[in-house]
Amino acid sequence: MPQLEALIFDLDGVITNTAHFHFIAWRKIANDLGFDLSEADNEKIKGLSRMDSLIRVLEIGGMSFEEAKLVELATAKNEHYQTFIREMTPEDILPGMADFLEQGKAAGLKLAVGSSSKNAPIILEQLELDTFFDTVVDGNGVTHSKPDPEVFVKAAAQIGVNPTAAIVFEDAMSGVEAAKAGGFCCVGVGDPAHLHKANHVIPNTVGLSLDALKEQLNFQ
Ligand code: B16
Ligand code: MG
Repeated sequence: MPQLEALIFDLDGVITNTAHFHFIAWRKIANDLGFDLSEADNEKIKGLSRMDSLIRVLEIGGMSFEEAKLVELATAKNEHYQTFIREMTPEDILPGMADFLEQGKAAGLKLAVGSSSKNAPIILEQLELDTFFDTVVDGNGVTHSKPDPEVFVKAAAQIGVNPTAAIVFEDAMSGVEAAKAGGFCCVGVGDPAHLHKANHVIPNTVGLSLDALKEQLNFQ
């Protein structure tokens, strides 16, 4: 049985529900261009980088634009999205997550964030978690975004832990694929229909127990 040494958390949709703000902001871009986005469409773009998300959104609307217009649309989406995240407080940490983070810390585990978001530093500051983690790797520090494993591999390297000794928590299909491609054990947070590639899926973060998870996933 391997020894558990680290927990690596996706940010949007796992520590806090910014996933919903992303959806509202992308939907506004789509609506302004004359089409709509459904929750099902949103599942396919969750976890992707800003530009990869925009390209998927435009595909849904059957549209494509040149680079300058893409940058303009991505900037407009981000400005709208930032109006929501600037209002966030520690109350926006998902239920059960603050307690679970403390369980991890009390057990002496390394704790890291692996997020595609370039807004991760602002969000962590709003949640008053900016100094909590041993390392944060976000969209500002990677070349390849999820489903590429780079973000998680880099986080594990920065805390000096082998992927086989860590659990990654993810709410997005692309993020589960990234974790698995990096050789991590992955807990999906959300609907098993989207997250079936994870080692284990939990519906939400309520009542998360480190001891129960270790037993479920065969960690010491
Ligand atoms: P930004 P995560 C991801 O964060 C979101 O899930 C994804 O929907 C978003 O497009 C991406 O960050 C980029 O975000 O526009 O803020 O750079 O889930 O990997 O923490
Ligand atoms: Mg996420």
